[in-house]
Amino acid sequence: MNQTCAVKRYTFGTPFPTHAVVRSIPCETGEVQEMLVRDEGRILQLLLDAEDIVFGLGEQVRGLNKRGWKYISNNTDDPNHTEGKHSLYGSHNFLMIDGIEKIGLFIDTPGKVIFDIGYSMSEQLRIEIPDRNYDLYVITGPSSEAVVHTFRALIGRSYIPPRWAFGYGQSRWSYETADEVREVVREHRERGIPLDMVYLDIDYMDDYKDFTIDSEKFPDFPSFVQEMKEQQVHLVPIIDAGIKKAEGTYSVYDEGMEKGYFCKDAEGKPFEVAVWPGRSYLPDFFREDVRTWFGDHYRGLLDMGIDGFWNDMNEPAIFYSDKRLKEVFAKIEEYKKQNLDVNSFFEFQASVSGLANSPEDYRSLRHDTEAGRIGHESVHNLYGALMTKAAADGFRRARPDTRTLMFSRSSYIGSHRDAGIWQGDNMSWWSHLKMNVQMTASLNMCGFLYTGADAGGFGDDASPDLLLRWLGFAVFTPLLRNHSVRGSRRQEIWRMVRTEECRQILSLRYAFLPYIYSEYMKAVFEDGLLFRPLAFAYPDDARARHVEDQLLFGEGLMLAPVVEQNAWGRYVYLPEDMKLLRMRSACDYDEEILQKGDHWVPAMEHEILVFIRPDRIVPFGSGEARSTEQVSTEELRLLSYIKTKAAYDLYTDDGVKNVQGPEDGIIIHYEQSV
Ligand code: MIG
Repeated sequence: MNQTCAVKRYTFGTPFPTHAVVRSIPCETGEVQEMLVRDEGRILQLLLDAEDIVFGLGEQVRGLNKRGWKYISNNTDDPNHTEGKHSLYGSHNFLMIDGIEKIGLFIDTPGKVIFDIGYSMSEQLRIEIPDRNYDLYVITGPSSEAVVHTFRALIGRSYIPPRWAFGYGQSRWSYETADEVREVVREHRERGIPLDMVYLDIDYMDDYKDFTIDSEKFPDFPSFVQEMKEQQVHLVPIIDAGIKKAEGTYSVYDEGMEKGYFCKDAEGKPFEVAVWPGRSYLPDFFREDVRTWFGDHYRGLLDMGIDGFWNDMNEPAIFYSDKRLKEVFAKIEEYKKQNLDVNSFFEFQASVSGLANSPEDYRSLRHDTEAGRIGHESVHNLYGALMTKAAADGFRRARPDTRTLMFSRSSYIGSHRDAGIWQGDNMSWWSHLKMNVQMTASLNMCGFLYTGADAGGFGDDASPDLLLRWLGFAVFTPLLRNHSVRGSRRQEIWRMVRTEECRQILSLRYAFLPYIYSEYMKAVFEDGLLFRPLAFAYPDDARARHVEDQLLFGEGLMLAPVVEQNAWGRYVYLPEDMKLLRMRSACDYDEEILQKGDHWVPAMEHEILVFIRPDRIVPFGSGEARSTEQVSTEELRLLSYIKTKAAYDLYTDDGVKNVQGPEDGIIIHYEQSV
């Protein structure tokens, strides 16, 4: 880890301060040496060897190795994460070129960046930064691990959630009443299914107004929060970016309007957009006073006993603006008179569906910054990050010593210090399970350690086997949440037909929890990775380098999730001898030592494959806990594969107080030898 890397910074134009980087790196005065610079810096080029792997980009479509596609950093609320897409909800402009040389690149700009990674020309990496205002960081070093570590140190320490946030969370759009939530909790508790969180989606609010509660559906909310806590369940409400227009009846709106806190349009008037509540306004998070104002509003819910939130719709998502709507209505009048044929029909369809997230609306949005009023486009990818910052700073003021759970949909590098992210509106598709596996490792490189996808898939209908397999991977992701869209098949474990098998898989999460938490915290303290591609640990093994669907998990484990429908197992490549655990529950598993090389490993739908690396120890609980509070670090069993000897330092702490480093917790030392 202590191998040294060189970091250089080159500046083009006048970059907007993103605060992604927390160390000050002197700016190079000469030409960029590592890349070909064209068009005054609008284009950066680099030749790739056939063998080079390009890792990184955080939340993006496609594989671990990003070669062969074009990715665009342009935060987008698009619930169809198909292979043909170029942008998702976050922008994480970090690439790690893993070849004979190891080069990390970070393009620090909140505007659009286009990464053509061997898409136009197989052997060329071409990065286009249309507005040409950015900092380029180039990190070179002896290994991918070292380069990523150096990058992570540059962008600062990752967010630490409370320990209970490593439990299982059940969500749905939406649990509409307190009684519905009670039912969810009761069903879990009665059947012995572990549970730590229930999420409240938009319907807990009064008329979709942020920071309000519908007191008919959730009477006496503070005592309800308490009642749930007594059952060891934390309620986690959603907060949206848009503030509903409701004159005279909603103080957040009135105050925001009176003080001029909302984003402006091209004429300088508050920009009216429509989101969930209908007509709404977007807080101008680029202003510090607005961030403080918004962040302080979380306090109301904190005072009611809430200690976790998720921030949504902060790309920002815009359903429509008045202007666009009028245009479309006018067009509809024209279309009405026509015989809609193959051309005009599709035009008509596109004009209606093009209402949402229209580039023209983004072009007319304005923000007030320290540098004066600026257009939204050049800073688009920072909006969600600044909403997250507003919330996180609010928590720091309201409860400086205590951790608050917080994750966001939209993000930029830098938000990893303030919160986690979830991977957005995925679908109940096998391909999205695979994407979850790959994206999680890519996000780790960019600092996002507290992350996970909606297990079972958000959109479309989940099948019981898909949910089982998905949980089989998600039990390792720090954020473990089952969430689904309204109208889709109910996805709660107890409503699905394979409840007992799901319950057993979930019990494994709680058995591994001491290790998961320890590895998470170490990754935070050491700017390290929780999930790593095999290439990082076995750089000289050509087979291992190109494995796309197995990941190292912490110090001791390798995971090989099954991501295919009806598979009875899968091929696994072992870069060295390992011990296979085929696990059905915390007390029911088989062990087998497998030699380095390729293996077909059977894995039924209710089994997960966990591999222990040689001379590693993994402390392991009984799996009987039904909430994280019941997980103890006393009397842990040791899963291990000892060839000579091994040691493990388990980190633990009280799980809610803020900590700065391992010295603020407790280390339990384990050792084994033959
Ligand atoms: O556009 O609040 O990604 O998790 O259930 C829909 C309703 C708005 C999008 C989030 C999803 C959430 C949904 N929200």
